[in-house]
Amino acid sequence: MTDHIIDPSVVEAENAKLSTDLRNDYDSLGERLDRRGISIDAIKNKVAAFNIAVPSWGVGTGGTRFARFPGKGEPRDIFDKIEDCAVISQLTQATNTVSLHIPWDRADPNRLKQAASRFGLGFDAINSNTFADEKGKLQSYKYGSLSAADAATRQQAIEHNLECIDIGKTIGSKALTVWIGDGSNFPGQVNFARQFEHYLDSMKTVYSALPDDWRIFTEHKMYEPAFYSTVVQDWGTNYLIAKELGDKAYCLVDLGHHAPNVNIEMIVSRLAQFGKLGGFHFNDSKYGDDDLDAGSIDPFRLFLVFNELVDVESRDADFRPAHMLDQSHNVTDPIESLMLSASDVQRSYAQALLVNRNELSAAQDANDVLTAAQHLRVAYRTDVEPILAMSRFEKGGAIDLLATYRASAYRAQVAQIRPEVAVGSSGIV
Ligand code: LRH
Ligand code: MN
Ligand code: MN
Repeated sequence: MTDHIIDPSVVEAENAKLSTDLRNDYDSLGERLDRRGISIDAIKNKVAAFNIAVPSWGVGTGGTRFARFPGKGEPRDIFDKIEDCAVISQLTQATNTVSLHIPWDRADPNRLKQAASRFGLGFDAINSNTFADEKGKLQSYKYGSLSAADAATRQQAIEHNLECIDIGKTIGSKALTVWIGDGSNFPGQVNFARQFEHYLDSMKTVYSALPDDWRIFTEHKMYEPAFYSTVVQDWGTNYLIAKELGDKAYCLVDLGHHAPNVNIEMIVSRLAQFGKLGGFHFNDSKYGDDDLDAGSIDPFRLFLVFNELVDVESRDADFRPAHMLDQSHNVTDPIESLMLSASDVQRSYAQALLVNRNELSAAQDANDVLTAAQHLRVAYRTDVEPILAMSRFEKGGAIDLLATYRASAYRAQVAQIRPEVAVGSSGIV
């Protein structure tokens, strides 16, 4: 039996206000899709099977480099975070996994597993952290971690990743995500080739400890915290890493880790075409690694990413990239942001499923540019909300995510037992 944090009667009462309208909206959209030769139920079933992992660090109030304003009822530890993730999962019915970050979430792995399974949650990729120093560790990562010039520092970073694999084995993760902040701040500070060689050597040791059924994801990021050069700075370097390491190594694409206007959907296509697309950190951005809510700035781009994913999926039934959110929330309730983001990612998936791939291909082959572009526009402009809402409703989730969450008064309730955490205690970059 799965425990529910939000009283199911609250969800039922909220849904009761909306279910007749939802049925009408769903049927009417179904009719219109029928005319396009699309079965709405088939789309809904795919949407219902879609899952996206919630990052444990996302349910806390992040803050910026300048300040952190604590929110009421913030999680005190990873066990509170798991409860917040359970709320998101219960209402969205789309996020039944959590992605942990070590050492932020360090706790007895058996307890972690128990805490999550109580709510029917599992664990997605586990994230290592060698971009910040950990209390009690001898070496500092000030000048790098897996790629550091100092061998003892590299060794400590390797051991941290091995520990993450061990924790992951107990809690049921099947992948390790490695993002490093290594790079340089001044021309001449490092030798690019030697630094990358160190990184590859370290990663080969980590790779050799991966269980057979695990994957390792490496995450590229153009800059920050290193501002002149970054070791894993783009998808090209990321691809080289995945190739060097072997079959269990894949690239992870965090949408915020590219220069503005970069054609991310094309990067997605390239990596998928050559079998090295492992997964995503979804978020949105206007300028850099802003970690804004997925779909909040450029929903069309999110759709175009899913257009590529569905294209691959339609040819390769085994294609299963990991979907994770990676956001930081400064001015919103993180639970609300994460619920809406999960639903926006799902929305892009549903819209991409509406693209008539055969007709699109035919238009492309005939160089009928506008017909091809129109296929994407028509799919993107379709309001698929009734599909998402019906999928949630049928699975016991909330038709209206925000209204139901607010009606539950969850935040006010936990605020009574979770004191406000002092400023500056965020573990978020
Ligand atoms: C780095 C990053 C990476 C980290 C997370 C906290 O910017 O995207 O995924 O693990 O943020
Ligand atoms: Mn990320
Ligand atoms: Mn990031």
